[in-house]
Amino acid sequence: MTGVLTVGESMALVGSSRPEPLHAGATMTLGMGGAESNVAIGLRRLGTAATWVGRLGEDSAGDLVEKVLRGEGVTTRALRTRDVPTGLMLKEQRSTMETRIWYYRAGSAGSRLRPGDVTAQEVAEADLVHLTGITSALSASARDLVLDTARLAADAGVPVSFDLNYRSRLWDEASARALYARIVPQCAIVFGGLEEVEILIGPETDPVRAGHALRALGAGIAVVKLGAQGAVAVWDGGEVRVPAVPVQVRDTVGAGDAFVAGFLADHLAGNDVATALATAASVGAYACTGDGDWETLPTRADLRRLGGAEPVTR
Ligand code: KDG
Repeated sequence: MTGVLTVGESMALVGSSRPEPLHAGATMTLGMGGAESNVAIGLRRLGTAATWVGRLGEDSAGDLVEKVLRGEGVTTRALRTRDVPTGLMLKEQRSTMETRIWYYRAGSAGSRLRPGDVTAQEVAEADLVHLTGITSALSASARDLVLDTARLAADAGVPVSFDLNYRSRLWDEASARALYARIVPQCAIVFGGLEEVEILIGPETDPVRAGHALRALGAGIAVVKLGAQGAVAVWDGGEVRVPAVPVQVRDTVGAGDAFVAGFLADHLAGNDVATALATAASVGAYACTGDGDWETLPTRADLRRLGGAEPVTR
């Protein structure tokens, strides 16, 4: 078995190196990011095998994405696509209080993802398939790939996890709701923030009730991410809530992907839901302590430092 298989768009990421609006001529640094590949890197750092499939342009940004993923030990199948560029994301740290994300990904190589890009064999060999609402929002063909991959997983008896990951700059709530309604009943695990879950179930202020509502729609384990308020999981055997792990926050972008990686790593290791949720909260918190969407993802050894160990190692 090959661990977690995921598919999605990873982009070049141009991010502020310090809090300053772009119009003031901010100094930027180049990296890469993408929700699904962030999860794959997170899994690898925690010791779980992960495969990422995606489309990249035949350009230097594509080389960057592929090199980072391979360097992190992610099994990478990048379909290099002629005549369309790798997507780009600008991450503007406008001030210490506000970050704005700008996408330049319409018509990108990632948006050309389509059924057939993930094979029945690689799905059947996986322990779990991880999909997200972001890939579904890129284009009709990418959405069809998500649905097709979930169907291949069902045919092969491979569990699917799905992160709702709503991105208002990519699609509207009605389109997201239609997709969520199709995919959630097929999922062993569904992740979402409370506001994302509300897109599907309607207004709900109680995360435990929201989790039960996702289960009523067919999700196996429903995990509701609550940011600084922790997280809730609801499953066949019960419900559990964990608080957030207090850390000094530098950058919250990517924390949700880190959380998912933590949960999936523990779940696939055979740990119970409560343990997996606590690990998820720790991994998500750790990822907030440095800049970048995936750079600060922890190893198991890093996680032990969250307990308050001496901060300087000599
Ligand atoms: O979750 C972090 C992601 O948002 C980021 O890495 C890029 O995939 C991305 C997106 O669409 O926002």
